[in-house]
Amino acid sequence: MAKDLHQGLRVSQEILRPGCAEPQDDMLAVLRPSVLRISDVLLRVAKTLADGQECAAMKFTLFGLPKTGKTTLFNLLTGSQLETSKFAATEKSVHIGRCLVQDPRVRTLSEIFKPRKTIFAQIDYVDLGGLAFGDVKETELLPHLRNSDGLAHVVRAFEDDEMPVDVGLDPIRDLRRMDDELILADMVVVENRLDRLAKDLKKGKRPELVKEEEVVTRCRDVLSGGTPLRDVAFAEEEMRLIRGFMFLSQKPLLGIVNLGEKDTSRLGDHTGLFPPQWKDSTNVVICPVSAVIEEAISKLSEADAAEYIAAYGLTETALARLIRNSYSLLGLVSFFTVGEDEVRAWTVRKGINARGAAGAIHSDLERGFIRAEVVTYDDFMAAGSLSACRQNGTLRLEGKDYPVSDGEIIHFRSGV
Ligand SMILES: Nc1nc2c(ncn2[C@@H]2O[C@H](COP(=O)(O)OP(=O)(O)OP(=O)(O)O)[C@@H](O)[C@H]2O)c(=O)[nH]1
Ligand SMILES: [Mg+2]
Repeated sequence: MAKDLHQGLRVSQEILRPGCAEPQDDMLAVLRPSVLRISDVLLRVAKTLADGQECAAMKFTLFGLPKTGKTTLFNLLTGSQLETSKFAATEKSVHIGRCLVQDPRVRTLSEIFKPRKTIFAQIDYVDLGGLAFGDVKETELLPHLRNSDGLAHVVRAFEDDEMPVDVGLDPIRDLRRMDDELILADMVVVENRLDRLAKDLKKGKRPELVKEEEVVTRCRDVLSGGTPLRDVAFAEEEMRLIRGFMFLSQKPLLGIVNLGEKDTSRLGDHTGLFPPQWKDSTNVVICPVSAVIEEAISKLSEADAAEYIAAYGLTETALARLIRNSYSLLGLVSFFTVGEDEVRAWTVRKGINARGAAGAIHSDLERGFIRAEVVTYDDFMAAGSLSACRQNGTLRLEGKDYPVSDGEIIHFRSGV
């Protein structure tokens, strides 16, 4: 137990390191459930403290009912080769893997600069064993859901006679029901916290606790009306008070609908797969895929794959779209640095200023920030070279408050 606890503390120390708001590897997976609960509390504290910092790789967790194709997709996303099976799993597995965001712009820049190294942005995906309805609020996998930046709910829409579904295939029903599960799990947290706050407030009305009670009560009212917290706009001050709870229903949600091979006409159009209740939600994206078709595409040459997806009227694979959606749902954008040594995509939060973006590369660059030389990817491609951009005025000098946009090529000038 002491050894496990030590590991739990190590995980928390890891996230407290500057520049990293998540554990770097699968340390969580090696902890026992009892220690995970302790770590969960530590992680909450760490998350709150780490607020505002950029992190190395964001994490999306694939979860859902058993046998929906989670591990099949995980393998494709992360290049893993885990076993998939039609038989019920006996234990609740957890796998963590890294996915390179194969941004075509990075490839093109790499072809132009021919650098020694090309580095793509990354997202981590976690694959959880199947959960039944009713399980979410008490599963031992809960910490993995909570510690995730975004959730990817995989629902089954493919027929398979060897894996019959008693209640019939209905992706919209499943998306909604699992959302209710997330709401229920958050309700448990909120009720517990309100009980605790009531006791503490009896001892003294500390202003911080009074404010917390207000916002947590608001959360309870929203949740008890069946609305996920992702649909609520919280003020920054309120977010500071509740961020540490890592509410499941507040996380961006990717609804991955795993279609049957005969149903691929729906690959390019998700309208018929969108639960009507979610129409006003900005933090949800429905992503139709067919895991078996993606598996087939992954074995083709690039040219054959392009022909194959064009036959479905698409311009990119469903997998590429899924990764792109994960990235944008997390509110992330990429800027690029280019040169003979390295072409690299850097991940930052949308809206970050130039000085903060410099900090994503190195804290020295942030401290000594003088100016950023910025050109958009499209302007660079139109001009053909950085010197041409300098001449035609598309390469601009920007100050520390300049808001960085997706796809900008930036060179930072620093005095340190
Ligand atoms: N026909 C068809 N079969 C699929 C598809 N996706 C997955 N499968 C099959 O469904 C079975 C289960 O797939 P997994 O990827 O192991 O499913 P899972 O959701 O990880 O299962 P658990 O982890 O046990 O919950 C495997 O036999 C897959 O080959 C699909 O798109 N179409
Ligand atoms: Mg699995």
